[in-house]
Amino acid sequence: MTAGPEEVPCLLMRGGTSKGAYFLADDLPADPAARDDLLLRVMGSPDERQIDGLGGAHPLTSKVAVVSPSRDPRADVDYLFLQVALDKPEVMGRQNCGNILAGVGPFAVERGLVVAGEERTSVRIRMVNTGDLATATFPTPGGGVDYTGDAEISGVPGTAAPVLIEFPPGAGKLLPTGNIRDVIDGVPVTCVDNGMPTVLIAAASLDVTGYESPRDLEEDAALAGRLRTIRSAAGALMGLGDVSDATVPKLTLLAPPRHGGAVTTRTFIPVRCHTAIGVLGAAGVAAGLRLDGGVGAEIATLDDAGDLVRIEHPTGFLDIESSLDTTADGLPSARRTAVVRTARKIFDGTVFPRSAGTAPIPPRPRGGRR
Ligand code: NQM
Repeated sequence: MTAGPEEVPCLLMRGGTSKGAYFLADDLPADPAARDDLLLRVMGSPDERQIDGLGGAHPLTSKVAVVSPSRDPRADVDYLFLQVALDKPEVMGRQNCGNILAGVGPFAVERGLVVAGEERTSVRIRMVNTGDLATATFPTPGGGVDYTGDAEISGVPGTAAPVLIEFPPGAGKLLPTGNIRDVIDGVPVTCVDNGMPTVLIAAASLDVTGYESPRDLEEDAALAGRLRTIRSAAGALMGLGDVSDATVPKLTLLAPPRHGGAVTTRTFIPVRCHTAIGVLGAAGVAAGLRLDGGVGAEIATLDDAGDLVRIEHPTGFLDIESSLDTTADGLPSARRTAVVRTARKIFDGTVFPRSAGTAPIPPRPRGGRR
C-alpha cells in the first residue's frame, strides 16, 4: 500500500535528551504551510497534553526532523528542524536542535540515504535552519545502525551507542552584538551564538541562586517578567528582530559549579526551563565561558589545560569540547566544538494525523508559553 498524504511514514527517535518524529522530506507536503498543518495534526497540537498526537506534551518532546539528500557538496543530507508549539497552532523553524541532530545520521542510514560503513559511519549534515554543518559518527557494525552501547548521557536512563557530533570552525557568529558584555535592564549579559543564539546571565544578578529546580524557576513570576524584558532587548541587539513569538534567543543562567564541572546552568528555551541543556546551547555556554570580560568568565572554573568543558545542569552534566580562535579582525570565534550524544530508534511505522479541519478549541492564551 502506498502511503497517501494522510498516512505518513515516520520514525520516532530519541535524539540526545529530546524526542522527535523524523520524516523524509519526500513523505511530507512540499508546501511549507501544508506541511506545518500536517505536522500540527501529527503531533496533536495545539493542546498542552498533545493527547491526540505523537507529541509528548513538553517542548523537548514536540520536535520534528525533516531529512533529505543534500545538494551541498559538503553534506550528505539536509536536516530541517521544526519545533511544534504546544499551546498554539505554530510550527517554528527559526532555531536548530543539536539533540534531535543526534538522530539524523542513524535516520539517514535507516532510510537508505547514506550507505553504512562496515564498522562505523560518518554522515555530513547540513542544518537547514542555520546553514551550519555538522558530522555525526556512530557505530554500524555489519552495515546496520547499532543503537546499543555503553555511552551514558545525563537526562537519559541507561546507556546507548555513542554518536559523536563535530562542528567545524565558526558555526554561528560568536558575538552577535559585537560585544563581549552588554547591559540590559541593568543586568550584565553576554550574548553568544555558537549555533544557537543564547544570552548568558549570572543567576545572582536576577536574585536567584541558579541551583533551583526548573519547576521552581518556571513558577517564579517576577523572574519570568525580567527574563522576558531581557530576551526582547537581547533579541533586537543580536539582530533577531522581534523575538516575542520566536524560540530564540535562549537564556542561560550561570552559577558556580557544585559538582566539579565548569559551571552550573539553568536554561530557558525560552519560557519553559530545560530539564538539561541543549547541545548547541551548551556549545554557546562553553565558548562564552572562555571570553575574557564575559559574564561567565568570573563564575566558571575552567581547566586551562584542555578543551573539555563540563556543564552542570538540572539532571546532571554535559561534556563538550570547545576551543576558540581569533579572527583576522581580532574577534573571538569558535575553532572546534564536539560532543557525544546518544540516539535510539523507538518506533518505525506509519503515523495517522488527526483529520484536517478538526483543530481543537484553541487553549486560553498563556503568553506564548513554550
Ligand atoms: O541547543 C532545546 C534540546 C534543545 C535544543 C531547546 C538543542 C540545542 O535540548 O542544540 O538541542 O533549546 O529548545 O533539544
